[in-house]
Amino acid sequence: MSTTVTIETTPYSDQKPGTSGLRKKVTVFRQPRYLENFVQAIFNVASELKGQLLIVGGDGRYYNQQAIQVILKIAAANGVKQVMVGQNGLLSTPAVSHLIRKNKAAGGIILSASHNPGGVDGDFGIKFNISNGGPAPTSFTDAVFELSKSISQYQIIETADIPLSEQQQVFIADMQINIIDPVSDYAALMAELFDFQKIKSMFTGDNFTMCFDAMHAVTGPYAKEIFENQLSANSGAVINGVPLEDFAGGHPDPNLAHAIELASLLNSGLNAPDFGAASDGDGDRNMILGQHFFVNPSDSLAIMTANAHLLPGYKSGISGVARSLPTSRAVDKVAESMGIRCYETPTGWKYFGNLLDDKRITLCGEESFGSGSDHIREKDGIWAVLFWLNLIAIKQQSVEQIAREHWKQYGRHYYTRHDYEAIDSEAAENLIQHLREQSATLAGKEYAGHKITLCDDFSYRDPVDNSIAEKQGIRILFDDESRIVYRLSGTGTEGATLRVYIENYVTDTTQHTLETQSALADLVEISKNIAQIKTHCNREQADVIT
Ligand code: VG1
Ligand code: CO
Repeated sequence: MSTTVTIETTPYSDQKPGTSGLRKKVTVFRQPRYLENFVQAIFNVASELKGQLLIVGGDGRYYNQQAIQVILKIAAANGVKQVMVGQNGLLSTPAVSHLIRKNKAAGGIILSASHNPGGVDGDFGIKFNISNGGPAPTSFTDAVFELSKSISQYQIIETADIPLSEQQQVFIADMQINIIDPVSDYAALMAELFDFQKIKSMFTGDNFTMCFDAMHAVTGPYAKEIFENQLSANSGAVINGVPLEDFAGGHPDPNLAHAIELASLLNSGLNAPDFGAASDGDGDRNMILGQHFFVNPSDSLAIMTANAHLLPGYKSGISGVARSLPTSRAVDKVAESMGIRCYETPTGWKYFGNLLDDKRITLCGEESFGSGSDHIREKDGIWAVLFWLNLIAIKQQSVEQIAREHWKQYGRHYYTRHDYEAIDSEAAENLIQHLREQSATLAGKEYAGHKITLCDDFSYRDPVDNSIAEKQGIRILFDDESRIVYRLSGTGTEGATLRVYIENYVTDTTQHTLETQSALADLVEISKNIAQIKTHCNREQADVIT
């Protein structure tokens, strides 16, 4: 018989969730009672889980399955009625969001550190999503953190581990556990939003080829089912399609710095596929490529907004859009010409939830390779790929033609992000503090012909619940519509990461073919000068440029 036991515990002081849940090294998570404490704190705050359904799954990284066993036993001891778990513990972040909404679950727990490396010495993470399917708001994560600092006991049912490899129904005490196919419900939702028949005809009739890089992470099974089986894409369309615990030692981050195999394939001569895409560890990010062509994620959001009405799932038009602060203002130009609202939110998907629930927006996105819509409450990698495939099938144009036409109509926002990684935390705080102090006096100053019109530390009032988020990033606006934003990452596990976001707006079409870094070279220098990056961080160059 399995019985509930109460285990005495001592708290940890460092369980503060960041931009997207709690992320730490696996070695930190494997400390005694570390995971148990945090999970119990979630159940204490999310009292609505009692007697209700919970969705559980993760991106397949090392420690995923062990963590799920602990979560199931603590859930049963805390009175959860039913749990749905993906087979082998796998569920992409968007699939969890969809399952919560479809099954009216009270919440979901996602095990992932997204694009961070995995494996025994890699990163792990845990994130709670609420009943709308979206990441828990800051009020929730703050409450979990507070509790975690004083937690003295947790409840658990001591019982044998549940086999997760078969789709079946099992019980821990009275709690029913359904081990489900991770892919089918999600794939069905995609088929509702997009014209699968049209995309399929493109693959079977037009000689059109694609390559999707799952980066050894969770989207492999989703991509194979959707692109290869249902849409009849060319064989081998999905590469690195088997989820591995250490992502084969790589960084499952879909950008040109990390999806190198895919990028070189798209840049290879005549045999290059027409379309390339990649997703991250937990399947919520996307990168879109054409032959010899990279679609900046901020542009992708703008292009989606301008064209959504052409696609079946969005044919009645879109109510509004939102982008995070550092995302380029390309989508603002589209919203303006369409006469719809464009919201600017802090970084992180949780800030889009209220706007989507309140039907103020239909589409939203972030510069960090994330885009999504009101179909769920997370960003969605495969969804973005299908959006582009459907658009290409309708327009019968290449990725590059679609982007260039867009720039012609709305102007081009050259955009780059420079990340200075693993810098000293105190130095990073000082740099931001220094910028804050200068902000009042920067307006009016001129740097290499760019005159500053506004400098502030971004704060956001949620128009739905009036909650306020302050100190979300230093933004510097120039009179020629160029802009620099500085903020510190909230997802890293080593020191601090300074992110510098740089953009420049160009309407002259003869200037639309420049290489991005050279187009932005003067602003990059200005970004280093204003923040005195070398003085504070002792770095000449960014570590990762996307
Ligand atoms: C980063 C991105 C942010 C994104 C977050 C989670 O956060 O910049 O846009 O929402 O990761 O994405 P930060 O605080 O490190 O800049 V994911 O794919 O890790 O769930
Ligand atoms: Co992710």
